[in-house]
This record gives sequence, structure tokens and C-alpha cells, in this order.
Amino acid sequence: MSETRPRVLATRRYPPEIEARLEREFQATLNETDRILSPDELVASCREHDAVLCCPSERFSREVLEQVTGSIGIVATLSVGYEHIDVPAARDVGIVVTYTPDVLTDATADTAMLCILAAARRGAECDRFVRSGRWDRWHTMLMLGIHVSGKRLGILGMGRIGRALARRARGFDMEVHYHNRRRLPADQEQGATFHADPAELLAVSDFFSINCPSTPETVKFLDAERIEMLPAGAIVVNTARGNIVDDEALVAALRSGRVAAAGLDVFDNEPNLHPGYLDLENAFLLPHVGSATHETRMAMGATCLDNLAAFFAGRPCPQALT
Ligand code: 8YV
Repeated sequence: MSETRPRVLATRRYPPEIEARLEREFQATLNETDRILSPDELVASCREHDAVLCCPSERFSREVLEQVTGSIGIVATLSVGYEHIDVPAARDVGIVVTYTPDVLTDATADTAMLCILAAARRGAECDRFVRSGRWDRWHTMLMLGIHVSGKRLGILGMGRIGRALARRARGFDMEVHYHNRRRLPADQEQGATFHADPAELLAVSDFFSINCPSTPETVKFLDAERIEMLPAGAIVVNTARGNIVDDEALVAALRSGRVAAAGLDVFDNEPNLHPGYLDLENAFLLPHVGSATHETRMAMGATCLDNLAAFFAGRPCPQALT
């Protein structure tokens, strides 16, 4: 009997449990080497499949979507960010797009808190110091950092992750301020102060955390001019997308001390980040691990597979963007 299960292209390696379920439920094409497909390879491969499970490493531009629409019915991205997919174009050509909100909120907010604490208390620098063998005695001025409790945290983007970070920050006795496209209702604001003008948020942010999506409006938001609006010696945290920061400007501000420290999980053009960050002791750098816990990655994979299953069963996809 010929195989009738839908053909799903997995563009990257996914956790073994997720790939096993993919193979049980679908005719899956796995990417054993995890090599990132070129746009041409992506189109060619998509044309032989009914669905694609992807990551932000694959760009589904209008051009790509228009070429694959005859075969691919659904693009399920293992991410909450979807700037790599032209969603209006997908809608135009009738391709369903699903993503993975909610399940990664806590892990990503934890990572933002990690960045706040590590940047303020010189986490990575202390670790490097101990390992280097240079720690010969304790003294009163050893590795003094910046106090977190009582400080003002400015959050740019008060969506699910921004709000989860605000909850954590309140536990550290921080005063929460935010800017968002829309002011939140009081039950979601939980006492945080709304600033309609982002410049006002910057001016009060002892700690400034980027938690908004990358959109044409937010790309290079934190540039030299806006860095100047921060209080002197502020700390910058980014767990959203690298291109929201102007790296040249942030590197210069970290060098001069205008910005005291930064905690960064994401970078423009990652993994080829601006080389200026690499020799800065006051930059705490992570390799885009915001959602990287076993539990969260499993939940993200399960969300993608549930959406694929719903699509092929003719049911509405629970996390559809189109
Ligand atoms: C993931 C992310 O690391 O969800 C997102 O938008 O950036 C991260 O959670 C990445 O998407 C893995 O595919």
C-alpha cells in the first residue's frame, strides 16, 4: 500500500523525542547534518513536501512562499519570533503559519533575569577570574558590582515575556517601568509605570531590557542617540533580537563606561557577532539560549507537532498566525 501520511520537511535537527514523534506521525525528512539550507535548497526541498518544520535560520520571504505554495500547506516555526516569515505573504498565498508562544515565556524571562544579575554582579568576569588563578586573597574591593534591588527596570515590549520578566524583577524589589505599543490593563500592569514615549522610559531605566519583537520600527532602536538618554552607568539587557541594538554604538558605550554593563543573549548577524564585544569584560554574552531548557524545547517541539497534526486533520491550528 502506498504511503499516505503527509510529508514533513524538518529543516534542522530537533530533539530526538520530537524527531521520533515526527517520524511516527508523518513521512518525515530529517536533516541529519543540521546544515542550514540555502534559499534555493529550501525551495527545492519544500516542493517535495506538504509541510515544513523550521527555525528562524530559514527565511520564508514572499518570493520563497510564492514558489512553494503549490506543495507546502503549513510552515510551523519552532520559535515565538517570526520575523523570518513574511506572514502577510503567507496569508496571500494561502499557507498557514504557526509559532510557539507561551511555552517559552518563563525560560526566556529567566534568561533576561540571568542577564540582569550577571551583568550587574559581573558573573562571567568573576568566573574567568577564579579560573585564571589570579584570585590570591579576598579583599573589600574585590569584584564590586552594581546593586539590583531598588533599581528601576525599563522594559521595552510588555508582551508575555516582558510581563514574566516584570514578575521576576518585582521579586528582586526592582521598580518596573515599561513602554509598549498599547498600555496594558491594570491587572496585567501589576503596578508597573507606563511610558507612552520610549524616550521617557530610557531616561528612567537604570536597567534597560529589550523584550519586543524585531520589526521595521524596532530595528536599531537602541542607537547612539538613545543610549545617551539612559542614565549614566545604566545596564542594557537584550534577550529579544540582536538587530534591535546598534552594536557599534553599544560597544562604544560599554568601552567608555557610559553603559556600565550589558547582558546579551542575541546579536545582530549571530553567531558572527560584533567583534568589539569579545574583549569587553563588562559584556555578559550568551549564545542565544533564551528558550534553551530541556523542558521548554520539548514543549516547543510538541507545539509545532500539535499544529501540524491539527492542520492535517482539518482542524484549526491552535497557534496559527495566518
Ligand atoms: C529559539 C527564539 O532559540 O523563539 C524564538 O523566537 O529566538 C528562541 O526561542 C529559537 O527560535 C530556536 O528555534
